[in-house]
Amino acid sequence: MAKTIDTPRLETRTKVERPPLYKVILLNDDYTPREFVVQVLKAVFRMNAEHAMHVMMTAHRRGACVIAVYARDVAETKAKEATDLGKQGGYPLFFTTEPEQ
Ligand code: TYC
Repeated sequence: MAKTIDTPRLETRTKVERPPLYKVILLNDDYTPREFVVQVLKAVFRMNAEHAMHVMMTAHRRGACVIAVYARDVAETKAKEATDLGKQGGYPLFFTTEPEQ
């Protein structure tokens, strides 16, 4: 019988960690027109008119509404972009982020 030499094998397990997700939250205010909020949600968060209206009305009634979750840099960039659009329009529209859980 032919001699076989066993090669020791090292098992390598790569740990794949998912990046923590961040919520983007829309805050209500008394000044930004509803239609303007809807336009910003459609432009920045790619929502259709119906979804944008629903999210806007939820923030309007409850004070805030979670819009979506993204990796941290995406969430922060989108929140800033949307807040800046409000600022450019002269409105106090505000989007913030917080870690999920
Ligand atoms: N409350 C505003 C108004 O009555 C509309 C609005 C809704 C503003 C949601 C911000 O996140 C918001 N004109």
